[in-house]
Amino acid sequence: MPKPLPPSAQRVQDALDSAGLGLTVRELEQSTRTSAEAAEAVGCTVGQIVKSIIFRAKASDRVVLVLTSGANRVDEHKVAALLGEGLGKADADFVRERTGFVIGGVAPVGHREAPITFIDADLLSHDEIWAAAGTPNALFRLTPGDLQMLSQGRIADVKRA
Ligand code: 5CA
Repeated sequence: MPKPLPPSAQRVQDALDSAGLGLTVRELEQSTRTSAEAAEAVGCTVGQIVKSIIFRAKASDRVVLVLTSGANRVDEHKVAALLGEGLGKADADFVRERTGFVIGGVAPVGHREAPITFIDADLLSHDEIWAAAGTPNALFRLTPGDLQMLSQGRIADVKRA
């Protein structure tokens, strides 16, 4: 019998199962808290790691999720312009309370509430990518097409030049 997943990773697996794409959460022995650690753990490039970065829409208090390549930094001004609203800081408490995930384990799916989601166009250049799966040592492999389907995100240029 495989070991049961922690609840937040199981929530991600349940969301993946509902989507019916045949994707599987993998819990690893080592930390996958950062993009570099995640890439090292699964043997891919940092650019193939999907970072799930949370912001708070200032006026509406909505949760904004930016799915960006591990090789990039998010340009908050570009995201704010796409959103048509200023962005506030999402601290660790905001992330945990609104997404149900701790920083370092925020997944693209299985959130407590549906966030407004943007996808870094650079992620589409890879055949295979890896995203966090609810804990700082759980990941799952997917395609950029899967990411679009799962997150319903808008593809955009969101990276810092
Ligand atoms: N598991 C890895 C690879 S998928 C991971 O989750 N990486 S990540 O980049 O998506 O998550 C870490 C991100 O959390 C950092 O890039 C940073 O934007 C954010 N973060 C780190 N510390 C804080 C903090 N104190 N408050 C708000 N956000 C933070």
